[in-house]
Amino acid sequence: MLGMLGVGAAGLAGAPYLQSGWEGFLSAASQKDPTGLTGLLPNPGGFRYYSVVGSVPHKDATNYGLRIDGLVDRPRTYTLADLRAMPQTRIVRDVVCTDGWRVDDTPFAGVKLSHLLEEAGVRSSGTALRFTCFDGAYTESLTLEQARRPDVLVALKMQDKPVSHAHGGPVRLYVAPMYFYKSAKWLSGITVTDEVVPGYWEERGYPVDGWLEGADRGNSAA
Ligand SMILES: Nc1nc2c(c(=O)[nH]1)N[C@H]1C(S)=C(S)[C@@H](COP(=O)(O)O)O[C@H]1N2
Ligand SMILES: [Mo]
Repeated sequence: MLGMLGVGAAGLAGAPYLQSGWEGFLSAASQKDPTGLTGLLPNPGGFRYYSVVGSVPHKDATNYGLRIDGLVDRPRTYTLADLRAMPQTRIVRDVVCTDGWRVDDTPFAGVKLSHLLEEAGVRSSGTALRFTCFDGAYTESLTLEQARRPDVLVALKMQDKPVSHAHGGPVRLYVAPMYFYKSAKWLSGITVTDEVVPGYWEERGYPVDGWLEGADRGNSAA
């Protein structure tokens, strides 16, 4: 049953709800499981796998690169080995998707995005970040202030294992205080920009600021 509810495009059925506000979107989204089964499971417990494209190239230590550029003094491309050699931070929070599922106490680990930004030397004209992915389609955004929080990671591990291909490996973004759509999978580029450029789902109706509510947001002192 879990398999039926899991892998595949099922979770993508239906575009976000441009006509309604965020709350309307949330309630509509939580009702869009056509099987009706997720609500019956005592602990749906698992992740659903999302991709806005049908197939994504596999990348590993031999061919992965993370490019940081835009309004920075020192643009650079990091290999997987480069990222693994940097100080790693582990965070355990609840993952929450706008579709109404959540996975409690999920560890992520990787390099603080703030650390990469320091290395790059963000210019004073930079105010936001644009994230791109090697699926060739998905994009995301954060303001510089959001990106500098200590609970925002360029994640190499999820559930204490290397991030799998299905979950956006070898490297995905992890934005702990926000809905999981902000955590771009298959991360390949970070560009410092002078304004927020709305991401893939944000162009289709999601809020640009994906803050979680209350305790789920945690505090910035991760
Ligand atoms: N590249 C890419 N990143 C993405 C998505 C996507 O479709 N493509 N979906 C987002 C959404 S809506 C969610 S809920 C999570 C799902 O992550 P998972 O597939 O590891 O469960 O990834 C986010 N990041
Ligand atoms: Mo999501």
